[in-house]
Amino acid sequence: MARIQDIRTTPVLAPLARPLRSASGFIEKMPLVIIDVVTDEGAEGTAYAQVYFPELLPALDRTIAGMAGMIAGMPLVPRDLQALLRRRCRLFGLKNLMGAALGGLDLTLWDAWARSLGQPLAAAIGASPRPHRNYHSTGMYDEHTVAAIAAETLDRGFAGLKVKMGFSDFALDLAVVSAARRRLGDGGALMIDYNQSLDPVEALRRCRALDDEGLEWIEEPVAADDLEGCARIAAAVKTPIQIGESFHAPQEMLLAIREQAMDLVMPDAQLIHGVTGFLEASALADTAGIPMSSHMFVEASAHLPCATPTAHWLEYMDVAGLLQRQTIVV
Ligand code: SMN
Ligand code: MG
Repeated sequence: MARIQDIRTTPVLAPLARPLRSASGFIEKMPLVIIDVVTDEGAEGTAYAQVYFPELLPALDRTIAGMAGMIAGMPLVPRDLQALLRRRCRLFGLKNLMGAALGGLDLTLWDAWARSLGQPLAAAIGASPRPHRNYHSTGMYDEHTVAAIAAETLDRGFAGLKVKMGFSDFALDLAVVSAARRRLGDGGALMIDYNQSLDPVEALRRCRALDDEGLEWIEEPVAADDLEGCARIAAAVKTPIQIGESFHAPQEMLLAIREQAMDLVMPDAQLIHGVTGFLEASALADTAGIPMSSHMFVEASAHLPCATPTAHWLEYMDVAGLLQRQTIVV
């Protein structure tokens, strides 16, 4: 059995095709920690972890490096390594940076595992690689920019478009939805994402006002930990309510299911604790009969829905695509 020989971390600020604005602010470049693992038999794996704030990139990098030290020299068995790290870190918890570190490491270990088998990740987890309906995920822009992005979305063959919302003036939200819908026509689904920006009263008001727009879903209308508030909105409107990117571990998804907080789920491959956590979340969604989509991490998320019985949409937001690993020619 191959053993982990080295795990290297490289913090980077990944260029984006356009600055990503959400109700919480702008992300000019995406702070990522590239994680590379090498085994004593030469197997290699690469993935990344992300944090939205460049100021916290050094902390994420050091957290991953520290956690990597806990599994140095261990056999490359991703499920065993996840179990070890969950036990080892229980005292401190596995949320936020700790959860991102665990998720990023798990994604990297499964990548090395699949490569050591000479298989795509989907096959290495026992599923059959197949295409998935995907949507173009973008940010919070004015109606003219969104109309242009909608045209680009159709030109690039996406089946849907997600735009971020949460302007202080709701009329601007409505203008963006109308502009996107006009440009998409019947050519694509339209999702909107409030990124937890509304208080429960305003969220209910806006979701009711948007309820006849034929939206595929309304995402994170209220704070991610306000499950009760989200459940009230989901019960009050016919438009599906979507949450999940902020689940820190499968256990939080189970709590949300019990609270009937949402109609749809979309766990984040990192914060749900990597491939291992995503497969646990897939089982929860299947048991609860909830359609499950991905959140970012397009590289792994292109494979994981193959093992998700209730697979719904694949989010396409390629934050690492403009990174170039130049081989230095000497
Ligand atoms: C999102 C938030 C922050 C950065 C990128 C994307 C968003 C999503 O919540 O669902 O894509
Ligand atoms: Mg979102």
